[in-house]
Amino acid sequence: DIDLLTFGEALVSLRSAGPLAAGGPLTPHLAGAECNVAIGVSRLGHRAAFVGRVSDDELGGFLLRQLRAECVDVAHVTRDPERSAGLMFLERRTADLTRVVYQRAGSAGSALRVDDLRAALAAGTRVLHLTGITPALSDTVREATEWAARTAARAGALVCLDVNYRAGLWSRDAARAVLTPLADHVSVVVASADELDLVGVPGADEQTVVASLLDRGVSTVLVKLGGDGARAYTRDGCRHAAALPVTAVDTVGAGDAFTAGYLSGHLDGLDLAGRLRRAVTLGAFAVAGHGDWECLPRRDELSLLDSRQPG
Ligand code: KDG
Repeated sequence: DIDLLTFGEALVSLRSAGPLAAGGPLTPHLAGAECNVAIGVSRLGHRAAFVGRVSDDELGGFLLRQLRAECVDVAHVTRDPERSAGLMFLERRTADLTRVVYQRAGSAGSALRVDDLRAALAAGTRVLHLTGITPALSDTVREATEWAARTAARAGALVCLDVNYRAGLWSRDAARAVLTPLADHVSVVVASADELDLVGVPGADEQTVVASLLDRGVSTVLVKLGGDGARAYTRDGCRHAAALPVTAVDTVGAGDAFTAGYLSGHLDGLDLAGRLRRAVTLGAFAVAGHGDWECLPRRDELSLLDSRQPG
């Protein structure tokens, strides 16, 4: 029995400590927003599963090994003998600025289709997590995303969409045209403030987008504010949670950690304040250490930041 099912593209991220153009060593890491969320939830003791297509070579083997090592169920991952692994090069340009170069067009992950998801969805899940990255990858993945959201919602799962806009993959208009209708099958929308109008009308302000999402059946809208914490909107109103004060060294993956924390709180039956506290706690762990997911806490480590009162 799976608590959280997520699907999308697992990437090989090659990290460099300085500018890529200057050369130097690259270190391979597993990346991908959906994998980050699966790992965050799994580390807290929930049963998380990832579905996707990975290349049938050493790099695909690397990705699966990393996920298995984090106790993420990969039983329904398809190995694709014809396509290669999606790559992401991540350079640290300054102490607090990283830049990303993708080589993922035509990758194994971008060939995901409805049939690859059927068995995992049929097995059932309490939560289906999806991101706005996945439907940007290809027509077949977009169809698979729409099908999965619809199917899981009908089966009674909590469906969570994290907008995660990636300008390198599609335009804001293209994203809005896909993500706005997708929200009809979603219970929880997660977005940063500048992503909100991708699930609404172009240029619409926060209150307008939130009101229309709540009208359309979304139960919770979470607006991520980085170092300023987050706002959560429900039909009962708006609640703000401050971020925990930590020294930020790497913000990549912080949004995924936030979402993982929120969904873990949901799986534990916490109230909204408790879910938000779990979300900002995981966000704080993510920014306080290097790597997308490496520094996320196990359950017995959650209390390490308890003495940090929200700033
Ligand atoms: O979310 C943090 C990174 O892992 C993520 O951005 C990589 O999935 C990724 C993407 O497509 O950009």
